[in-house]
Amino acid sequence: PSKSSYELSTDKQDSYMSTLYFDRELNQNSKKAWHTIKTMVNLPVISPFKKRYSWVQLAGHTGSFKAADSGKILKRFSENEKECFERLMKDPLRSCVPCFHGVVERDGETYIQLDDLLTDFEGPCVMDCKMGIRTYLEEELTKAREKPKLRKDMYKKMIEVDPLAPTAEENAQHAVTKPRYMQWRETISSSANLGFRIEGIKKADGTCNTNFKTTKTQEQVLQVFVEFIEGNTTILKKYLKRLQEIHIILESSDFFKRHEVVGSSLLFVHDGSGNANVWLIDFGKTTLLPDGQMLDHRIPWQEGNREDGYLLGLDNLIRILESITER
Ligand code: I3P
Repeated sequence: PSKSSYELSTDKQDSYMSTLYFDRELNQNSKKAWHTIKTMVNLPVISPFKKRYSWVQLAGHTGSFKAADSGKILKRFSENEKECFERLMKDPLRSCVPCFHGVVERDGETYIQLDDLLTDFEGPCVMDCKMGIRTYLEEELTKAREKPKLRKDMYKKMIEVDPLAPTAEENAQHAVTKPRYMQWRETISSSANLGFRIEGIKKADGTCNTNFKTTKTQEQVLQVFVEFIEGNTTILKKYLKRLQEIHIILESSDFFKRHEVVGSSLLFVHDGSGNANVWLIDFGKTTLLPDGQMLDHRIPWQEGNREDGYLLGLDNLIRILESITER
């Protein structure tokens, strides 16, 4: 079995939670690899792989991942994400993302093949932080304005958290538009004020927590990190060092300058041996800007400027982790 083997208790196997990590391959008795997964939060969507795989999901879209050869994962093909990875492999950011191994076909489906980031960890603890002050694309906003699509599922998710959040019109329709939902999600969590939010955590004991939708203040986020690292200062220092390194690399990256980075996460992984690392993942909504246009990644967003606030989020993340070391 791979070093990153991990077993989930049965009751977790069918749970649908928010991004993360997961799983083991049930139909092959030898390999139990961890992989990233994106899945629809809290929705009982039937995964096409459900018969063969049992996924634990911490966020994103169901059925996006599939087990691959040891040390690799397959992620459902997206032309945009593939192109991002092709550019990333030629950029200084290459060292901060899972290595891309091209496009493969399995059972009539197309996937991109990526390194499994959890391979070198023994019982990994994983945290997914979605970066940026904005979690939807400007083009989604334009589309919703031109042709509003009413989302009953998002209305339902909204009232589950705050029954008072919908407007009278939204209550009458039992639906909200996607940008409205996404903006609301940004303001109830720390995305709007800190430029990142915690999406989910999986601990070494197998417990998953995706209940961070209203984790908003600096103090609340700090508390989650303190619990996540369980007071291990070696791990904390490694995370900080790596975030500072990522910061420097982002500043030198042509890819970063030329892309609107929306819906991308920083993935924190550590284990009991003191091994710790952070990577950038999920580029499905990362978009190349037209003709030489560049972003600052710190300037406040105004519709049309496409700023994503990524560096605001990273600055805050680093500051919060530093403040833990000073405690
Ligand atoms: C989901 C989350 C996803 C988003 C998805 C939302 O909300 O914001 O990032 O997918 O939109 O439902 P939540 O975390 O509150 O469950 P994208 O980032 O791909 O847009 P979707 O339902 O349209 O897929």
